[in-house]
Amino acid sequence: MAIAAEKIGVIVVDVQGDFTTWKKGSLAVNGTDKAFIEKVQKATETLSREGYLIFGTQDWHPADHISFYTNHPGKKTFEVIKVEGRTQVLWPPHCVHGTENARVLVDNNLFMAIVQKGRDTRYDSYSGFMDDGGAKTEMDQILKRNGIQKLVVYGIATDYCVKATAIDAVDAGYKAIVIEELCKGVAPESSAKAFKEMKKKGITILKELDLQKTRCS
Ligand code: VGL
Ligand code: ZN
Repeated sequence: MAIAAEKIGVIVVDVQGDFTTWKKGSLAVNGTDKAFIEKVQKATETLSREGYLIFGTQDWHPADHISFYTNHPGKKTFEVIKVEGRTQVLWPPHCVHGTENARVLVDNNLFMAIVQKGRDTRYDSYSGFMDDGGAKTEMDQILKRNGIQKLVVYGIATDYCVKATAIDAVDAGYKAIVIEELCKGVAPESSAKAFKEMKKKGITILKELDLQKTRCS
């Protein structure tokens, strides 16, 4: 009798216009040109064709969201403040729900589900699993419903939402693999640090998408 293969899912993190140079996003991350997004699209199609279930996250903020510097008079973009003891980076307004650049750029038909995050004005949410206030998204429930045990994670940004999502995946009991060439980070130093942190957490980092290694890691 054949041993049932481990069920593998994919989480495509925040591949949205506002994070890309391609769409002249408000929080455009270096290297997110049209060619990069097309590479992410192709890889996601390949994984889908191979039978992996594709999930996504979508940053989806109200206009008065706590993470926007514009909602903190006198503060500048990328300033770091303390909110009720939590560290909050102040970002340019981005991914405001229902705006063109909040859309997911990877073909939406490939996804089993796209989980929105950061909907609560009061809390930021880098992780696709829960926000800074500890409120869970539907992600874990949806993955469990689909019998997923292992996750391939990639997208934007390496040092924020990819890192937080991959680490929370491990904390929720999933195995995780991050594909380096399908990720782009806000800054080189914090991205290098993010890969180190993820490795330390037991996450497998693959330079590029390799179906053989993805199956066996
Ligand atoms: C992200 C900053 C603010 C991300 C989201 O997707 O990494 N970064 N909101
Ligand atoms: Zn955000």
